[in-house]
Amino acid sequence: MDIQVNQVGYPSSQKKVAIINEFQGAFEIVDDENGSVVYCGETGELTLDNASGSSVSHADFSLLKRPGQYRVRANEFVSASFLVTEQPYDELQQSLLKAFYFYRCGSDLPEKYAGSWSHKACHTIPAIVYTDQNRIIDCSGGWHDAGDYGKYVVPAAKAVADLLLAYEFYPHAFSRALPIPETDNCIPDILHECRYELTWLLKMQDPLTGGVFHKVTTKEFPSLDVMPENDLGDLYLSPISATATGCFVAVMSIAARIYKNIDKVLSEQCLFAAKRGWDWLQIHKEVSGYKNPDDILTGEYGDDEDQDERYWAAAELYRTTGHDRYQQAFLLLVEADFPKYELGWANVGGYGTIAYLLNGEEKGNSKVYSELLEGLRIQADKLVEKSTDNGYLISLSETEYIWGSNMVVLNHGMLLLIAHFFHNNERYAECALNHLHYLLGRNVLNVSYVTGHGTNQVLHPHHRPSVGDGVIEPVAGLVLGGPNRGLEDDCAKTNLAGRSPACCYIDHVDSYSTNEVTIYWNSPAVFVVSYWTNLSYNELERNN
Ligand code: G3I
Ligand code: 9MR
Ligand code: ZN
Repeated sequence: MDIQVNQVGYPSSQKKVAIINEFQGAFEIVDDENGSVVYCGETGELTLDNASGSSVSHADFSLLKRPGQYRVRANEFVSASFLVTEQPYDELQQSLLKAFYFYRCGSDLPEKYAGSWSHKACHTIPAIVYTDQNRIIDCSGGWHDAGDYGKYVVPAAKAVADLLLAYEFYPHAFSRALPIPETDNCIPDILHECRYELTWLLKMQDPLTGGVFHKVTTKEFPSLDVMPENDLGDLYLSPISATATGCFVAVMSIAARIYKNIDKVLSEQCLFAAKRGWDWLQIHKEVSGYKNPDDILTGEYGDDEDQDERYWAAAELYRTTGHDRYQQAFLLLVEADFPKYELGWANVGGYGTIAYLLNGEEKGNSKVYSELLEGLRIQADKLVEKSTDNGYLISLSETEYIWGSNMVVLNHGMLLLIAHFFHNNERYAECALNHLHYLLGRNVLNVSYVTGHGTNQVLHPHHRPSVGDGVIEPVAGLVLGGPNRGLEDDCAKTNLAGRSPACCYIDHVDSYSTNEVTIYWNSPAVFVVSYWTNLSYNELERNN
């Protein structure tokens, strides 16, 4: 038996459920400060949760609204301690966003902002163009991708898009200073942080052709304890790809719009770059998917389907410029057969759909607009239905416990919140919150998958700076990949064979296929959490 809760906490006004394995019966909520029992209840019935192979019951204590620090107790077992308060996620949200600062490449991270995780500037040498090794290009800056030090355009675009969408949807969630070196209490830090990445992304566009290099990395991954400033191998710009160019065009179009009144020069640069990238895509209609050259062994981010990236690019360019030629391109691509509601790094169709919907019905084709809007509702309903049938109240099928399954969890949360925005259905928001509860400890392993947050938090992420810096605590605010039934590294193979999908996770530095961190697993977490830090404003805005 075990009792699982969101180890960070529950918003007072929302539904509150703890999950108990192999037990059904009476439970109580105990005040953690004085030991008094503040609530008594009965769990629901035991049901089998397929993904974990465990029978679970739900202990609902939604009626407990008084702020405090509590635990759930049943049958002499107690849960981790958690907070009930109006805004339990303020600190978490700041920390999830601050994580991007810790991912920065190319500048010192001084103690003033990085504390004990400070280190010197890294990867400042120019990169060699792989296909023409006499050319070198400055590609410094930006964020490292993950536990490694590569910088890859495709996942970078997802990360920036999530953050800029979070800012568009929940601006009030970003009023506090993080702080970072650029903090000026005028422009929100999230825009400063994204500008750091955008400035690097602009350097990834080939000045000769307008196509975008897929990535900039060393030839091989350095060993696990190498600090970024000591990773001194030559840097290579891998060949241009259509997927990188498509994502680049999309994210540059978003930036052109968002920075218009904030940084006019950047905004214009982004729009120019986006249009050039689009022209490259028009000349290169048939392009094979990106493959690593034989001697480049870093992450591939391969993806043979580039129509979804083109769809996203067309939608964003149309939203930003209003030029009908982009809409015409979008309307052709919408007919193609790729998923329209996915927010992954490979399947980006969801971003294109959201952009077209956010642009408004009056500026769109009314048939396509209403089909996409209805499709979003159907998708959200499916996620709610799956979550209702799931022991842990999340929408993952057993087959979705893949590398980076926590991204799937968070992307679903994000899609639900966006569906809530368009369809005003509280069940969507409630369901999204259940996905956050899973991430923060209400899962069969009773673990919080965000470093630095939760009683039973992960301590050994596959993250080179956290391994190499000699500091005991890993860098805080990082979202882990989570359970991966594919057992795609030796550590997972040795330790996790035979386990159920939701249990295929190990908090070990060597398990990169379950315990790595990435910018694009953090970014949907920022989006989802920001809804709740913006909560009182969301209600205000809806009522107005
Ligand atoms: O999509 C299929 C699914 O259809 C299938 O049923 C399932 C069965 O295993 O697999 C799914 O594919 C997985 C795919 O991720 C899904 O996105 C692959 O097995 C899995 O190998 C693949 O993993 C990717 C991994 O790189 C290896 O290529 C991760 O998504 C991706 O996040 C990860 O990215 C790495 C970078 O290369 C380097 N930097 C670190 C980063 C994170 O680990
Ligand atoms: O550290 C690398 C991690 O960032 C990648 O996601 C992963 C898969 O590409 O590879 C890791 O590097 C490992 C390499 O693939 C095999 N040798 C051990 C490396 C970890 O130290
Ligand atoms: Zn670096």
